[in-house]
Amino acid sequence: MIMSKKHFPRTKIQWIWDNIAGLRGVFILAMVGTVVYNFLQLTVPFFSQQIVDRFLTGDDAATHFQANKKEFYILIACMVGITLLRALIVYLDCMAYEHVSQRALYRVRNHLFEKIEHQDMHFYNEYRTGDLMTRLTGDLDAVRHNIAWVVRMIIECFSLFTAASVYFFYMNWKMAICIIALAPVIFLIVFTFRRKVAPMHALLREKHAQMNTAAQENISGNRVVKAFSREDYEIDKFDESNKDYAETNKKTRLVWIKFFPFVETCANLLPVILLWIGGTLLMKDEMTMGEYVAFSGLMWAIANPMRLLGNILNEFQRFSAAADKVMEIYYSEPKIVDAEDAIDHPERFTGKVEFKNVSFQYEDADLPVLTDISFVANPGETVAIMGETGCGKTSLIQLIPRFYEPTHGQVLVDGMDVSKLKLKQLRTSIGMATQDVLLYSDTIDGNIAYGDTNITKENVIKFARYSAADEFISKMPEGYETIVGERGVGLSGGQKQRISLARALAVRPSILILDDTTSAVDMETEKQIQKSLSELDFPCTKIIIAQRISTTKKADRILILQDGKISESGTHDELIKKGGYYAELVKLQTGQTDLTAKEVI
Ligand code: DGT
Ligand code: MG
Repeated sequence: MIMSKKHFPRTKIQWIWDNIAGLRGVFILAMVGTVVYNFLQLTVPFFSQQIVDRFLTGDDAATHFQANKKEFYILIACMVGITLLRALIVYLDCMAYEHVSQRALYRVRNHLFEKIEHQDMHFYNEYRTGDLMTRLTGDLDAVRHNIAWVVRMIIECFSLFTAASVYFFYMNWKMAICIIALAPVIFLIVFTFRRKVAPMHALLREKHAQMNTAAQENISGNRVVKAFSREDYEIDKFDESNKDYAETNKKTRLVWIKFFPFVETCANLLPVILLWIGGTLLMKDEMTMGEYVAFSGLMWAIANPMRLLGNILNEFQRFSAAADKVMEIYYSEPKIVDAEDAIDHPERFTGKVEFKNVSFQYEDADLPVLTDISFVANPGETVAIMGETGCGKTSLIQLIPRFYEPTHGQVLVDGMDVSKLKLKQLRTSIGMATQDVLLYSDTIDGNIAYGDTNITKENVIKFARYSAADEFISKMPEGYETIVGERGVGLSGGQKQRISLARALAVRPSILILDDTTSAVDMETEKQIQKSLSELDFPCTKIIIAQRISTTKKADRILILQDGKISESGTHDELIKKGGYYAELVKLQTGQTDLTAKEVI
C-alpha cells in the first residue's frame, strides 16, 4: 500500500509534468519568456558599448556626436524601450509561473485528499494526522515553490550565464576565457554542497512533521491535558520538538554558510580579473574601452548565477524531500478495493450476515485476534456480541463493512463474500455507530443526515425519536440547528451516542451495527431505545455489541467471545441454562444467585 520512494511510477519531473496538464503550453511559454528576458538584459550593455565607443570615447567623439545626434538618441530610445519591454515580459512571466504552480498545487492537493479519503484502515494506523497535514500544506508548498521559483531561477541562471559567455567570446575571447575559467571551480563547490545538504533537508522535513504532529495531538487531546493538569509538561514537550526543528533548520542553513565564502570569493574575483587582464588588454589595444564597459556591465550575469546556484540547489533539495513525501501519498493505493469481478448489487440487501470459519490478525500484530468464528445473522434478526474488553468484538464487526479482511475464512452478506461486493454498495447498506463517537462540527440536523443528505426534516426527527434523542435536542435553544463543536463538544457522552445512533439509523440500513452504542445511556432511556429498535419501519438485521444484559437479553442469538473464539452461543435462556460465562455475567449484573427464578432482570 505505502510505496517506498524508489518505486514511484514517475520521476519528480514527470510527476510535475503530469500535474500541469492543460497548462503545459503556458509553462513552456513562461520558460521561453525567462530565456527571452534574460537575453534582453544583455542588449543594454550592447547599446552602452555602442554609445561609449561611438560617442563618448575616441578623439572624434564630440564631432561624431554632433554629426550623428539622431543615431545617439535612437540608441538611447532603444535602451529605454528594451528595458520597458523586459519589465513587461518579466511581469507576464512571473504571472504565468504563479498561475501554473497554483493550478498544480490545487490539483495535487485535491488528488491527495481524495487518496487519503479512500485509504483503508491500515493507512490510518500507519500515518499520523500531523504528518498528513504537513504533506497537505508545507510539503505541497515546497512543490509549488519549485514550479514557480526554482525552475525560473535555474533557467534564468543558465540563460544568463550562456548568453553572457557567448557575448563575451564574441567581444573578446581572451578576456572571456579568463572569466569563464572560474565556472568549474564554482560548480565543484556547489555540487559538494548539494551532497551535504540533501540529507539535511530530509531530516528537516521529518522534524517539521514531528512538530506539527505534537501540536495537532495536543490540540485535539487538550481535555486530557487539562484533566491531568499537564500543560507545563506538554509545553516543555512542544518546546523540545520546536527546538529540535529550529536547530535542524539552523544546521541546514549553516551548511550553506560554510560554502558561501568560497563562492563569494570566486564571484568577487571576477572584477579583479577584469581589472587585471582587461586593463592589460586595453593597454595593448586588444580591447576597446566600449568592450571593457560591456564586460564590466555584464559581469553580474556571470557572478549572479554563481552566487544563486547554492540557493537554488538548497531550494531544490527542499523540494526533493517534500516531493518524496507528497508522492508517497499521491501514488499510494489502498489494499481494500473493489474486486475486478465485483458483483453489482444495486438492490437492497436482505441483511443476512454470515461468518464462516473467520480468523483475523492485524498486520502489525503477532497473534490472531479472532480464531475460527462462525455464526449466522438471518435477515431481521438481532445478534448480540458480548465478551470482556479486548476480546475482539470491535475487530469482528469491522470485518462486515470490509474495513479489514479476514486472514482465513469468509464474511458473507446475503450469501455473497464481502470481498466480491462493491465497497460502496456494501457500506451504504450498513449503518454503523462506532464505539468512539465522532460528530462533525455541524448542526445536529447535519450530523444525523450525514449518510443521507436528502433526508427530510421529519425523518431526521423520527430517527432522533427512535434513538431517544429528540427530547434533549428539542430542549436546546436552537433545537436541531444547534451547532456542535469539533468531535461533538458541548454534548454529553450519552447524547453523542444517541445522535450517532440516529445517524446510523437515518440511512435505513439493511444491517445495523452498534458497538457499545448505549453504554453511556441510562437504563430507562436504553429501554426506550431497545423498544424503538424492535419497531423500526424498515427491515434490518442488528448486530449489537454490549456489556449490559439488559441490552442483549432479547437478542435472537447471543455470542460470547473469549480469547478471540466464540465460547457460547444461544438465546438468553439457553445460555443461562448452560451456566457458563453468560450465566455468571447475569448473576453479576443482577445480583441474583438463583437464575432459575422467572425474571432475572
Ligand atoms: P472493548 O471495546 O474494550 O470491549 O474491546 P474489543 O472486544 O472491542 O476489542 P478490539 O476488537 O478493539 O481489540 C481486540 C484486540 O486487538 C486487542 O488486543 C487490541 C487489538 N487491536 C485493536 N485494534 C488494533 C489495531 O488497529 N491494530 C493492532 N495491531 N491491534 C489492534
Ligand atoms: Mg470495542
